[in-house]
This record gives sequence, C-alpha cells and structure tokens, in this order.
Amino acid sequence: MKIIAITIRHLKMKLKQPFTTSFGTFVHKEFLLLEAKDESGIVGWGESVAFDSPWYNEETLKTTWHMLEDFLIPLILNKQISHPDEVSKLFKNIRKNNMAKSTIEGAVWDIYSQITNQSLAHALGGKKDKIEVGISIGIQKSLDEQMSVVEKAIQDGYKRIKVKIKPGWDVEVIRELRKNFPETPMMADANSAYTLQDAELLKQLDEFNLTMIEQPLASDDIIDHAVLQKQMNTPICLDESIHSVEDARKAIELGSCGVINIKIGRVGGITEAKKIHDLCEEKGIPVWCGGMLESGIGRAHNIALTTLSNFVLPGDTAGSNHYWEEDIILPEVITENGYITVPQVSGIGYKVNLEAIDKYTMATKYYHS
Ligand code: OSB
Ligand code: MG
Repeated sequence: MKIIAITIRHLKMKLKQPFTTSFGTFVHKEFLLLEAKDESGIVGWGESVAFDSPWYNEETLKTTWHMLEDFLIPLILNKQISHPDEVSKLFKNIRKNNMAKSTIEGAVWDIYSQITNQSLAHALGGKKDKIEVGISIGIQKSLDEQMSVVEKAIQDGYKRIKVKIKPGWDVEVIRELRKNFPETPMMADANSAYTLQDAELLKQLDEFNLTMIEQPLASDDIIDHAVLQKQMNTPICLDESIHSVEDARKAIELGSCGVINIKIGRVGGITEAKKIHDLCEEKGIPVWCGGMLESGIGRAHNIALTTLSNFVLPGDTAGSNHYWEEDIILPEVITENGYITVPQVSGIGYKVNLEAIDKYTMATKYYHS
C-alpha cells in the first residue's frame, strides 16, 4: 500500500460525566482523528490519545499535530509499505512522541486489514470472539457518591472495578468499598501521585485483596516501584512508566511490577504493543488493555488488541454509552454483562459516522503529496 493523502481533524466531545484523576478533571475530550487514504482509495482511521494538557504524559494535542505535520506525515506519504510493522521503521529517527506515531500506525493497520480482507483482531493474531470488560471510575465528590457509582457499575456487569486514588483519598475509600463490595474484583490507580516516602500508607492497601495497584509512583520510574513491590503483596501494575518493549523487559527484570497495562498510544502503536504482549506472555506477566477516554475509533483498536491471548485481565474498554451521548462509530460499542463481542467484519470492525464527526470537528487539515 501507499498512503497518498491524510486528513487530520480536531474534535471536541463532551463526556457524559466529568472524570477526575489524581492529576485533574476531564469535562470534555479534545483529540485528533487521522484519516489516511491509500492509492486504491481505501481509507483507514487512527485516533490520537494525547490530551489537550500534558497531565498524563508530555504529549498534547498540539504537540502531536506538530509532529504529524512537520515530521511523520512527510516520512510516510507515498512510501511503499507492505506491512504495518514497517511504519515504526520509517519513524525510527524520530525520538519518543509515541502518541503521534501511533495515530498514523493505527490508520495503516486499519487499511492493511481491509486490503487483506480480515478483521483487525484477526490481522493481529487475536483469537477471542468476545472480550472481558472492566471499568475505570473517577474520584467522586463524596464517599457516598463513590459507593453509589461503584454499585451501579457492578450492577451493569463490569468484570472489574478500578477506582482512582490520590493522597487524602485512598485507604479509607478502599476500606469502605471493600466493606460494601467484599467479592468484587477491584483495583486502584494512583496515576503517579505517591513517592516511596508513602510506602507505609500504600502497604495498608494489602489488607483489601486488590487485584493490583496501578502506577503508584513517578511516571518515569521503574526503580522505586521495584523497591515498593518487594514490600507489598498486592501486585503493582505499571502504566505511565512503560513506553516500549525495552522498558517492559527492564521493569520485569527489576521486579518493578507483576502486571502491565498496555496502551497503544503510550507505546507508539499496535506493533510495539504486540511486542510487549508477547514478551509478557513469555515471562508470565499478565497484561490488560488500558483506556484514554477514547472515542469509538480508538476503542475499536483497543478491542482488537485485547483479543490476543495474554490479555487475561479485563481492560478499561467500557462501552460507548459509558462515555458519550453519541459516539462517532456505527454500531456503537456495546458492553453486555461485562463482555464486548468482537466484530468480525474487515478493518476496525465499525463504520465511521462522518455526520457525527462533522458535528464535533473544530478544525480540519488535508495533506497530500
Ligand atoms: O491512568 O488509565 C489511566 C483516563 C485518562 C488518563 C489516564 C487513565 C485514564 C483511565 C480511564 O483510567 C480509562 C478509560 O475508561 O478510558
Ligand atoms: Mg492508569
């Protein structure tokens, strides 16, 4: 295939409910969509998971647009590509900027699976026809509200509940949740809000039989996490700290984690995500697919990735209606009793709803050779 034209759109969609983490609150989701067209007219879609502020990592909507426009798009336009694995090779002299790279690579995987007439899941080597789904619940205004939001999610059938914690909103919240929901698979995500000086506090979480604690320490750390993991029984799951299969290898060797959350954008694309998956499988480290409050397009890529065999824990891939009044794909992603049925049609498996996209688009730019 040869990519001959690319359209970038800047979308803004309102979340059904604000989402609060240790680093801030999301009310809207602003993000880039990338539409790539090959020489035979086949169109593929990618979604950038970079947020408008550099809270989660250093990339933003504007840095990803800059990287795409000034470096990545010129490197890919009109290049002959026989497999999506070649995209990261074209980009090999550009350091980091993983979310920007992943945006194009996702569209190329979409085109590749359409050309080869298979679902993205099948193209990746995935075997599952349905996947287990968990839910990530933001920090609420009061303990009572936190209990009722979690209760509703359990009633909706989600297979695992993740709650966000931060200093001052941690042990007591988890204690109360456990008292009310003793059997539910539950975990906590700190988004890097603690340091090793908080080890005594974090160790108190061992009491509550959590499936894991996600990214308690600094977003660039794997050393202190290894120290903490030796002191805690609860497995540590790394999210922010893992950007590549090399990072994963080092973290596993150091004993920094017992689980890895794989996010396609954070690691620079599906090809790298698959490499991390394969390494973790070999090393006996279970993985799951994280979420970045994606629209249906990013969500479709996440669902396909989750069909790989070592995605043995439910992911943060809740259905469209958890996030949006209206999603930008058809049909929307539906969660039923904690499962999503994996689409079998070729490509990402969902039709892109251009009418809806137009409604949320704030800016568009077209690139061609
Ligand atoms: O750390 O996994 C995270 C949302 C925004 C930024 C970081 C994270 C999250 C989530 C939500 O936990 C996952 C989702 O439902 O998409
Ligand atoms: Mg996380």
